[in-house]
Parts: sequence; C-alpha cells; structure tokens
Amino acid sequence: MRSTRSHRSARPVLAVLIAVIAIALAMPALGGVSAASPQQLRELHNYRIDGITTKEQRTAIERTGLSIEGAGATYVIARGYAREAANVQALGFDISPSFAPDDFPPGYEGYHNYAEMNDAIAKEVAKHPTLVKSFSIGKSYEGRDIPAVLITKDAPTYTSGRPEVLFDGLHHAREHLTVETTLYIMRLFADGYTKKRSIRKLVNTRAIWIIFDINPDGGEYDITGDQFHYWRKNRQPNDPNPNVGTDLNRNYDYKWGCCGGSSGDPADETYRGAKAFSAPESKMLAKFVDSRVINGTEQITAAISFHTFGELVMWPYGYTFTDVPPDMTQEDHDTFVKIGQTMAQSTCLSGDCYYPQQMSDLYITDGTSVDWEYGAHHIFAFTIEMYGNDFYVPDSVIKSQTQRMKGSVTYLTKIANCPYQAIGKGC
Ligand code: 0X9
Ligand code: ZN
Repeated sequence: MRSTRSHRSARPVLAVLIAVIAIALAMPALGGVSAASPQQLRELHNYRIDGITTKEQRTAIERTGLSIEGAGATYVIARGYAREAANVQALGFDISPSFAPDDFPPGYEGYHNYAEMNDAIAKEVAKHPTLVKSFSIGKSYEGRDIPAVLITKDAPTYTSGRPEVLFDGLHHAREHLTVETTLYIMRLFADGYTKKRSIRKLVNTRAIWIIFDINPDGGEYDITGDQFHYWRKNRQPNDPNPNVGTDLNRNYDYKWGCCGGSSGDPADETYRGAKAFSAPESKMLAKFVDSRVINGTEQITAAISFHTFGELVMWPYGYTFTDVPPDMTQEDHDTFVKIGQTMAQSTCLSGDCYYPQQMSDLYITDGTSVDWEYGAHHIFAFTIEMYGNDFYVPDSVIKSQTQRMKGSVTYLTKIANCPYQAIGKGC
C-alpha cells in the first residue's frame, strides 16, 4: 500500500495560489485552526479518510499526491501535505487529521498518552452511562479534541441547577502527572458513587466538570522520540519567528501581559501569545467556562487547575503582589485563604504537607487561567502544584500522589454550594 513520493510536477504560479487559498479555507475542518500557517504548509501530516471502500476511491486519493500508508475496511490512513489534504476534501471525501500514537518510556508506562486517556474516559462512560457524559470542548491547534466529562447523577440530561466545579490538567505539556490526576478524579466520583455515601451525595447534588488535558499537542510532542522534551507550551507556530508554542497559562484574557509576569518573545517559555486567547486551547477552556453563565450567573463556583511541581496550593492573584487589590473583596480573599489552608492540610503524607500561599508569593504571572476564572467570573479558583522534584516522576508514584488530592477535591466540591461557608458566612 505504500507509494513513492518521487515524481512531482512543477505547478504554475496561479495553481499554487489557488491551492493555498483552498488550504486556508479547508484548514478549520482539517486542523481546527483558522488558517494554515506557512510552517503547517511545509510539514507532512497524517490523515484519516473515512468511507473508503473501493480501489477507484483509493486511486483518486493517491492522485491528489497524498500517500496511502494503510487501509481498513472503510477507511485509509494517508500521509502528505496540507494542500494535498485540501484537494482530497475538495473531492468530497471525509478527511480528518490522524495522529500516530506516541508512548511513555520504561518506568513511565503507567502514564496515559492521549489515545490511552481517551480510552480510559470512554471506558468510564461505558461503565457509568447515567453518571458520566463525555464531550469535547473544542480542538487543539493541531486538531486534537480536548476531552471533558460532566459527572452528576443524571449527566446525559443535566442542563443546570446544581453548584458546579471544574478541574483541569496539563496546561503545561511536561506536567503529565496532572492528566493522571484528572483521570483519578473521574474515577473517584464515578466509581465511588456506589461504594461511598459521601461521594454519592456529592455526585447527586453537584455538577463536576473535568477537562483532562488542555494541551494535548504539547503533551504528545513531549513524549515523541526516545527522550522527554521538557516541553511546556502548546505547539502553535509563531511565524515568521521559528520558535514554536504559546504558554497557555499566560494567554488568558485577564490582565494579559500586564505586569511583567509573561514574555513577549516567542523564544521564551512563558511566551504569552500574540494576543489574549490567541491559543485555541486556552480560548476553548474560556469558551466552556463562559458557556456555564446561565441567566447571567456563572454556574461554576470553584475550580482547581493542576500543575507540577512544588507541592503548593495557591489562590489569586498572580498578577500583583497585593493581597487584596481593587478587583478582589476582603471577604473573597479571606475565603480563598481559608479554603487554601484547608486543602493544603488535607494533603499531608508522612508529615509532608502542601504549602498554602497566594500565587504571586511564588512569582508574578499574568494571563493565567486562575486569575481569569476569578477575575472574569468570580470563581474560587486555585492552582495546585503537585508532587515532584522534576516533571518526570516515575509511574510508581501515580497512585499515592493522585490519591493525595482527594481531600482537596472533595472539600472544594462540597463547599461549592457556597464557598463563603469556609469563613462561617452564608451566600
Ligand atoms: O508558572 C506557572 O504557570 C505555574 N507554575 S509551573 O511550574 N507549573 O509552570 C504557576 C502558576 C501560578 N501562578 C503563580 N505562581 N504566580
Ligand atoms: Zn504548570
């Protein structure tokens, strides 16, 4: 089935121009991005084309220049350039990006790569179809779905009416332990429903949203090849600058780039992007949170964004050293501190406890998800920096270190009906 890529005829300038316009128009369907970047145009990609059953169809695909690498009963996997994919689409075929699975090395096999994470989610939905509903909040830059679940007692039909919480993982590609944590949270609530009364009560009375992996392109890139890449950002090009990636946790539209807590240089690890929400991944998370505003009220009242490492429980703001700036009330600050301290206390393992502090006590950041969630939506949102003295902790610690989050997760979910109860006040 493998074809050669040796003979290609030169195209007249006009035909190339038309092809580039066609690709730009086709890219949203193919890659979930608004236009093909010059870098994308130069790179080879894998595609899946569905509804392919005949030799005539396969021949038509090969004639566009795409190279068929393998075929199933009703589909083919092909490799080639975006312009060729656009030609296939123009012929009316059902073409989408396809990703070769990458995997964790020995000692880390217990971690889930993107495909394994999706399988784990699908399995949990199959196990508990009335409690767990899975969906995608949108596409990453490279076109991967950003998977999410809703967990509540009647998830498939739930629309609103219960206090809601949000847990997210993998803003930073190399922080793989956070995907394990979001998967753990899913099982904690879904599998715990029949086993533990306190969990059942939470699932019956709260709506729990989990966004497992907000940076799937970065996460997969980080595990390609035979060594970890220490990758942090997403995989969005910054043409014509050759450096790839935006730090998703500097790209949110709250005090974006305000305060020296991010970089304007694409070469830097904390590059904030060309503008707020220039990265599709942060934009999709925000769009999802925005979508939970119902009759003018944000339904999500509390959230945790998981990162590694440092064993910290942190509250907003990151953009200023001031504890109670004009865009925070004293009451909210006191509530943040109390919840943060309580969550930190619940993490103690052999006398080792996470440390509670304001985000800026670590360093100033601007454009973080948590600043945006509180600043724009008044969500009691926390950053938790999990266990580790490196990003790549062996899979032997996954169980104990994800379970260590149980107290924080259940406490925050419990008080989501009125977070001010943490300081003895009502709502
Ligand atoms: O810098 C970040 O985005 C987070 N740390 S990490 O090592 N996971 O990259 C911290 C975000 C919280 N904000 C502040 N500490 N200011
Ligand atoms: Zn991080």
